[in-house]
Amino acid sequence: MSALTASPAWQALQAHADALRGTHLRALFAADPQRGERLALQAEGITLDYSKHRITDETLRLLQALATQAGLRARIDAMFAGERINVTEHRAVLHVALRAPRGADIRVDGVNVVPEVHQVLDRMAAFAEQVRSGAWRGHTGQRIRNIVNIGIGGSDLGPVMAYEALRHYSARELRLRFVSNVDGTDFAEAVQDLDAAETLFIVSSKTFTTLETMTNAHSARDWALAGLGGDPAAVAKHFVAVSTNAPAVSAFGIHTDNMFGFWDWVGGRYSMDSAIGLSTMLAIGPAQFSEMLAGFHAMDAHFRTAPFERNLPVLMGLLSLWYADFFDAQTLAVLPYDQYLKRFPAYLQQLTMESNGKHVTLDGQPVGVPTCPVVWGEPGTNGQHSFYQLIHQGTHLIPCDLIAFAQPLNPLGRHHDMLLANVLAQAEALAFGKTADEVRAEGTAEALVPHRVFEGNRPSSLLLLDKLTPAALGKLVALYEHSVFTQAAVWHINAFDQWGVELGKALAQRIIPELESPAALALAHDSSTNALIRRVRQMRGRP
Ligand code: G6Q
Repeated sequence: MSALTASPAWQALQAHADALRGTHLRALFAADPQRGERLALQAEGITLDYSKHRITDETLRLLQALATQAGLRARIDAMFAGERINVTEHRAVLHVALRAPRGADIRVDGVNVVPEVHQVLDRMAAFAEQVRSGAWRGHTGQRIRNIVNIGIGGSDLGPVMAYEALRHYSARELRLRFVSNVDGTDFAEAVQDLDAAETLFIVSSKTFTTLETMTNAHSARDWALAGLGGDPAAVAKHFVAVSTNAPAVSAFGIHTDNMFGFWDWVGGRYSMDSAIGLSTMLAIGPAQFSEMLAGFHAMDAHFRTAPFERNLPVLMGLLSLWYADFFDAQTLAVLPYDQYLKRFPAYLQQLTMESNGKHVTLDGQPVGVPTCPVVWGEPGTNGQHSFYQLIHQGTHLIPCDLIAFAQPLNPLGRHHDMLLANVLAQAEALAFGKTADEVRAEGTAEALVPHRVFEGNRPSSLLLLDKLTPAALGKLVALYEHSVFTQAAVWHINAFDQWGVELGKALAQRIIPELESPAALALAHDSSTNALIRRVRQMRGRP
């Protein structure tokens, strides 16, 4: 038994969960005609319907007691106070400062970081205006029509997701592309129809040492110079950098005037609203980028001040933990009913799983309970014609986050009512299902009845917003960021490091020369890895 599972709040929840496990959502709704009205929370323009969760008022009370026992309030205060809560890397965690309004005061080691944040935002805005207006010209005098962001992980997923999400608001005359994979195909396909004279590369890398990004950046420089007559001076007009590493940026040949900085207190997966969002700002313009930041900030303020029972991220975080730890749910499906949010599940995969995919506590002890569920998803209604079968009738319990917007951005006949009808219908079907008697009453042959029964009792959250705007996106992302934080506080884990990505990187560095060497080298891996290296070398015509 771990310290967490032995704690009074956990024990109380465990007993409560065991008692509630056999209760169907049908019974919970039948017992309380007001449930659907009551178990809904509205804040910052987001309505969260959490009535279709396998919970009672007592569950909520106990989950909040767990958060209190875990010291969540003090953890929140510590983050906002700039304490070094990323203990394994000895860093403050202040993505909330990235969207603090001008004039706010958020300190790291006694220094208010908000003025620096706005200084960078102002430089980004000036640059974005130049590019968007056509004042910024390429080496040959042509205006920039193509923007290619080169980055990976946190320096890619946020920018791609935000560009796709806010495409409706983007300057359509600019073409944005994103290159992340070290697979040469990614770069080759991204530039195959582009003219170097009209192309601007943003090399986005906090460290400016990441293998994939630096390899792609060098290939981009070669490609650009080849298309621009080979004059190295061309780099200045076609490359900008987003990084914390000025010396490496200069060494690459990008003038630090064309570098936009951020700070070690911004984690990669929490950086889409830092200078890493330069591509987003170029696409939607500085004013709408500010609206997005204001959305983030509104959710930050809500998270910081709302009591736990009326706190959206706290509630979402605790509900996710409820199923992961008390119902053996191993995954969480995020199902946006908005085509613009098609990359949102992929973005959340990094945000949630890189943050909370941890097995030890802040003090290095085993957590003792399952931590972050596997997050996955696709936009509705496409998923309905694919994997929803398993959610409805399979043997896994899969809580779902359904996300919908009342207003369409592209009104087209009856499309939007159909889309909304589908998301509402799915939540209803998941919760209430269809009993054998109901199936029989439809005249179904007896042999088919079990196949057509929907057990129901599948929990879901429905997040309903008015319209997908830049501010709404900021609120949604901050909502999930703080939900992750809430869960990490309860598990007492560090959501802000990612040591688990290191081992594979180090091994790859060792294998690269073993693949490339013209002569066969002695291999000292396990027999499988050795054999695979030999096979690959053979297939590539090497001894
Ligand atoms: C995110 C991680 C990771 C990081 C990438 C890119 O939280 O730290 O995904 O963003 O490895 O790193 P660079 O920005 O340093 O290239």
